[in-house]
Amino acid sequence: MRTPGPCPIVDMRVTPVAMGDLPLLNAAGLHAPYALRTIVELVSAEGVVGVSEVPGSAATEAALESVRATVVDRDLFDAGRLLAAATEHLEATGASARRTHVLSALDVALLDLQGKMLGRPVCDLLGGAVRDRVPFAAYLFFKHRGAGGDLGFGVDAAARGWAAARQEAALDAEGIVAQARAMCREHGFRSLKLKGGILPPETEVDAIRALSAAFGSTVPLRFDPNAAWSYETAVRWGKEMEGLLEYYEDPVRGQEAMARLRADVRLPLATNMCTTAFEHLLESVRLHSEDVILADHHAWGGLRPCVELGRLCRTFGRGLSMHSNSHLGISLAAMAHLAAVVPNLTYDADTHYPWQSEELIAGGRLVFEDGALRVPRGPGLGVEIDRAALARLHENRVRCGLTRRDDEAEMRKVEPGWTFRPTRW
Ligand code: GKR
Ligand code: MG
Repeated sequence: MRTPGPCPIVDMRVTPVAMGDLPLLNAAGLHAPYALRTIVELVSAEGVVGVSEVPGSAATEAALESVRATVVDRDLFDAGRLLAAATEHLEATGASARRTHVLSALDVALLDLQGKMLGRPVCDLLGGAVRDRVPFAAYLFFKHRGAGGDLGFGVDAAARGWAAARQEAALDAEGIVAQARAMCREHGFRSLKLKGGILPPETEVDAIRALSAAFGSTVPLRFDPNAAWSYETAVRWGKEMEGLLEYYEDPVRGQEAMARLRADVRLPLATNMCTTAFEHLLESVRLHSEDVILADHHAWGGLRPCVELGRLCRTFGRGLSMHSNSHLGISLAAMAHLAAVVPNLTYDADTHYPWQSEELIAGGRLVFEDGALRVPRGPGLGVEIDRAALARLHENRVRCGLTRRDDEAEMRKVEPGWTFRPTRW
C-alpha cells in the first residue's frame, strides 16, 4: 500500500451569512427578522472543500480569521495538532470566549474535508453509524404574527401549508396546539418541545396541558423556560406537569438549584444551560444536577467532543439529547452524523430547521421523512455549498446590518423599555 503524502490545507474561507427568521419569543427576548450564521470552508490542494456552520457573529468571524495561520498549510489529517494550535492561539490572544464555536467550525470542516478526500461519510470517521435515520422533535414557540426576513412582521399571503401556519401568532394554548399540528402534519415529528419562560406560568402550563390532551401520552413532550422561573415557580408548576413531560428542561438556573429541584419535583430534568462544558461534569456528577444533557456540537467544540460526551453520559448515568439554535442544512447534516454514531443519543433531537426557508446547500433544503432525517451517505457531511445561494445569504447578512444575536434589543423594538431578567417569573 502506498504511504500517503501530506495533504495541505491551502485556503480557509469564512463567510458571514443570514437567513430570514420569524418573531419567536424566548426568555431573552425576541428573534430578529434574520438569524446569523458563519460558514467556514477549508480547501485542499486538490480543490476539495470541507464545510461547517456555526452561530454567526462578528466576534466569531474575527476569531476564526485570527486562527487562519494555524490552519492554512497544515496537513488536513493533522487535526489533533491543528486544533491544539488554534486553542492555544485563542487563549493567548484573549479570544477564548469564542473557543467552542471556532473549534467546532474547524472540527466539522476538517471531518467533512477528510471524508471527501477518502470518499467516506463523516459518521464512518466518527466510529460508524448505529442508526441510519435520526428522529427530530417539533420545536414550538410562542410568537407574534409575522414571516420574518424582508417581511419582518408582515405576512406572505402566497405561503401555503406549514409556511403559512408558522406566520400566525401563537400566544396561548390554542395557538400552540395549532402550530404543533401544522408542523407535525408537514414534517411528521413525533415529539414536541415547547419553549417557555415568556408568558405567565399558568398560560405556558395551560399550553402543555392542551398539547398533552391534543396529542396523547404517546407523543413525548418537553418544556424549556430557559431558567427564567424562580425556584418556587418551578416547583409549583413542575408539580402540575408531573406525568405530562418527558423532561423538564432548565426550569431553574445553575447546577445547585437543578439538583435541589430534582428532589422536589418528580420529573426528569434536562439541561443545555447548567452543564454545558467538560469542566462542569465533575459538579454535575457530585450534585446530580440533571438527568439528561443536551449535546450541541457547536457549543461543545465539535463532533468529536460530543462523541466523548456521549461516552461520559453513559458512564455517569446521564441521558443524552440534542440542542439546537436557528440553523441551516450544514449544521443539520452534522447533527445527523453525530446522532447516527452515538448509541445513547436516544431522545428525538431539537431542531429550529422548520422555522426557516432559506438554504445554501446544493439541491435545496433537507427533508424530514416521518419526523426523521436520513443520514446523508455521500462523502463527508454529504452536502455541498451552492455558491449562488451562499452569495445570496451573505448579501442578506450585509443588508440586515446585524453583527450579533441580540434578542433583548429586538424585543425593545416591540416593547420599549423591556429588559432581560434572568429570573422573570
Ligand atoms: O432560539 O429562542 C431560541 C432558543 O431559546 C434558543 O436560543 C435556546 O438556546 O434552543 C435553545 C434551548 O434549548 O435553550
Ligand atoms: Mg434549552
